[in-house]
Amino acid sequence: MSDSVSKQMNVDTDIITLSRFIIQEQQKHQEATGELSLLLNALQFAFKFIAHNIRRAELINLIGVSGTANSTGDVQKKLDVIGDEIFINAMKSSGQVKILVSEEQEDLIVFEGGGKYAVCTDPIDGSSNIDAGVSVGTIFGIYKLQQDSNGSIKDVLRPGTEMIAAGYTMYGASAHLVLTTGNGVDGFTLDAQLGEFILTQPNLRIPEFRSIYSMNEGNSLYWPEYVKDYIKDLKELQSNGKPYSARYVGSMVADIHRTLLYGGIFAYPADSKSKNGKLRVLYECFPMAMLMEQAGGLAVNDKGERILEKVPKGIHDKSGIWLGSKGEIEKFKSYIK
Ligand code: AHM
Ligand code: MG
Repeated sequence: MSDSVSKQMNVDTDIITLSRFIIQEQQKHQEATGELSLLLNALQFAFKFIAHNIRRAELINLIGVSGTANSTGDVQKKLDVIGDEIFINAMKSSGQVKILVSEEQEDLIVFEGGGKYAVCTDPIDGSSNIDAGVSVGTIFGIYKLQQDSNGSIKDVLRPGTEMIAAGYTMYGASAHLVLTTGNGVDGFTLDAQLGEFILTQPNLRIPEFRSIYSMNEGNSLYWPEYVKDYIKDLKELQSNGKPYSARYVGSMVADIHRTLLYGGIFAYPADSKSKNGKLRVLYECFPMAMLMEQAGGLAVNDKGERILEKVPKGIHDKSGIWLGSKGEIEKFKSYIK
């Protein structure tokens, strides 16, 4: 199609797919072996496959509710189990992954054969929201095995600063993949008919300020005093003559996606008694923190320490976390005693 015809028909004939993006990124690094590209390709297949199952599940559930189907007594496999299986199979068959940590698996998985990478994932985060059709997502972080390692827990019990890539795919009206390989953040949207992720948000940057906070305020009873003080102040009139707005989906991927695009602050503090947060360090806090920093934002724990510098002691460790716009995190930090 000549240029003018494609313009007249409003068809972009030169779109950047994720596969093309991955090859272009690889070509920028002469020393690249192509192994990370193969891993990213296996990941994008897992995301497409999970997206497909989530779309189907919604329909199956709806038909089930109407009473016209699903009456055979067959128990549908829960979507988090399906997501986990899809993810494990995709990583195993890629030949690039040695270690896999999944929220759904108590122990880490060590694959036979080669593979230079360790992948940490929550295959379907926010799954309690699925039946209501609310967005859920897959979160992932990638480490390269340490030098001379044959693959062990030590390859993942490392600071988040050593991750080489991280991201999430949010499954909603369509699937959105947000990815960093340590060189900024790029957003892709799945064209389900084409079966390709298309680069739709190159070089995403989070706004420096935005008067939006995103927390489960139902937990405020358990918050330390300085957190209560901070939130109380957000509800006062600000310099723009309005208090902050509250936005909370209850799916980390959806709340982080909005925070990345619009700015603001997302937090899940640890409760003051147990000192335990809810969100997991390796496959929830670290990947989201890397994305935030790469987009120009910040990510800290309840003490205001840079979360990516923390070293988890166990693969399912939890932490309190605050992430979002640089100016909003700085403001929160000024309340820490
Ligand atoms: P999950 O991994 O069991 O799905 O839990 C993580 C989810 C996050 O997506 C979300 O930010 C948080 O739990 C919501 O928790 P709460 O319902 O306590 O507000
Ligand atoms: Mg989770």
